[in-house]
Amino acid sequence: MLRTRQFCISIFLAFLSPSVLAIPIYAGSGTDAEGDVTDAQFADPTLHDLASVLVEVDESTFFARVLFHGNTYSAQSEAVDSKGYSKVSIGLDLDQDPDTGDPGVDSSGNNADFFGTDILISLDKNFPSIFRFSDTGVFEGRSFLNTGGITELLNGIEVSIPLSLLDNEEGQLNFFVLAQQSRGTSSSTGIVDYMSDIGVQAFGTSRVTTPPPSAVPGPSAIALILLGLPMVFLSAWMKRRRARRRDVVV
Ligand SMILES: [Ca+2]
Ligand SMILES: [Ca+2]
Repeated sequence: MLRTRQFCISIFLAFLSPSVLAIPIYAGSGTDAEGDVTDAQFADPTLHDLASVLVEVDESTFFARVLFHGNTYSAQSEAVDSKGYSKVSIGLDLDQDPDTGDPGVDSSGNNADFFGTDILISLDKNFPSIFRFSDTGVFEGRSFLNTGGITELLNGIEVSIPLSLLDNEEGQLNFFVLAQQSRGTSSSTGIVDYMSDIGVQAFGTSRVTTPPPSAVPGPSAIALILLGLPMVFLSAWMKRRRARRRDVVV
């Protein structure tokens, strides 16, 4: 009878576990207007005009692609240091809670009503980095990114980061993008374009996949579960009954 009970339990768990262990996959995107580069602060006003962002998260990797309007992306790989190049920063609100992390999307606290920056990804060829902030907004440290995960495009830049560097985030998060002009050293101009704009709700990811077919119990699996449950309870009851009988005999 014990073997029967173990068999019933194993069948029950076999059909139940896939729905618990299904792999979540998230994605989100956003766009930004053309010709809205502002407050250039010595940057070239004809450059660094953000156009769109795509974020995707699978079971192991965070991916982002940031594109610029027209020919306004100044490639890092081709830049003359004295001229500088487009510097991209991606802020993540991992818990989608504006009350945790560094308030807002910049040092002025813009969009603090919508956004609390938990992680800031800085894509700068000299020092690609991840900056971390505590729940109370305290700067917690900086880790450098492997440049092998960064790819420059004709009109933008892509980055892939292991989730282990993003606190193993499961993928449901909010995000924003900033553009600056690097001065070719460790410094850069002020922010020249925001995506989303100041005063506009941040972009967010949502789940884009459904659990794999095996994760959804079909009619036969449901029948087995319905059959297995009573058998589990029946075998347990019979075991207790036999034990009571042995106690009486002793
Ligand atoms: Ca723009
Ligand atoms: Ca937050």
